[in-house]
Amino acid sequence: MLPILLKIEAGIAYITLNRPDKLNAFNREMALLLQKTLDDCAADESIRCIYLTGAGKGFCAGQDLAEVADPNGPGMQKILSEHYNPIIERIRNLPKPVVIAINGVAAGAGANIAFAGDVVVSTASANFIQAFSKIGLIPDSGGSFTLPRLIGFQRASALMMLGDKVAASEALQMGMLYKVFDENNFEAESKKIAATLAGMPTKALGFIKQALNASATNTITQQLALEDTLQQQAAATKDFKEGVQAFLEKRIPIYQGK
Ligand code: LHQ
Repeated sequence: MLPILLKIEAGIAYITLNRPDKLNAFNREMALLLQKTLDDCAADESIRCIYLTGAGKGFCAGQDLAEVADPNGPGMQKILSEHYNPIIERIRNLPKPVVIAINGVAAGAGANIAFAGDVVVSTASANFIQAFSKIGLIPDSGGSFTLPRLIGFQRASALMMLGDKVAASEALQMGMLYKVFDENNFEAESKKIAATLAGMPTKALGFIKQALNASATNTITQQLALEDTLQQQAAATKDFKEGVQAFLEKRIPIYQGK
């Protein structure tokens, strides 16, 4: 059984974390295959949106702790540099939207990978745990960067230290998520978001990501200059031409992601 499943349909790459009996906890094989799958999605021009979810009842329980304890395992010095950091870099630098559809518990690196997404939604029964401190670790997979920016310093600090379990409704209120859907609508509604994004001007969405990534550290002056550069690039796309043309002709635009 492959630990990562990929299905491509109508411009969307559906990626599923697939170790359901371990709540999709990451081992090396799964981390490396996710990296390769994200690379394939980046290279394939027909893919205009990535949709990442988990198989079974959990989204992802973070690092497989049995692998950490295994003397033949990859070892602590490789886990961040070869597993999680490259995953986060890929999600943030992929010039296409990544929808994260959190179908159940998201703990440790599993939660922080989720927060790296561009549109992050969950089912109402999901919950979120910064599980690291409970086993004597610090938040990784970008969590110490992302979480305070999403929910504010104080809440991030408390959650990272206490490792409290946060229900989806509370996570939504805090700003960890974009939307929460009830169990019955979750799959359809989250896939609808992916379908919308896959029909949008892909290059502009990639530039939006680039601008948001840089905004975390830029000054306003640097950010204005970057907006100028990226806007020139967006204005040079076929999709921009189509967007303006469709508006003037009072019709729905047909974007090609070019
Ligand atoms: C698991 C796991 C798991 C293995 C559930 N591993 N089997 C970076 C640097 C280097 C090293 C370490 O890690 C990191 C990054 C990190 O992610 S650190 C944080 C690692 N994750 C955790 O500490 C979370 C551990 N899991 C849990 O606390 C619970 O499983 C949660 C709260 C996520 C879910 O609880 P339940 O819904 O009660 O499920 P469960 O505990 O019964 O789990 C179901 C099965 O999944 C079970 O296996 P079994 O064979 O007994 O049915 C668990 O052992 C297995 N599982 N998480 N991380």
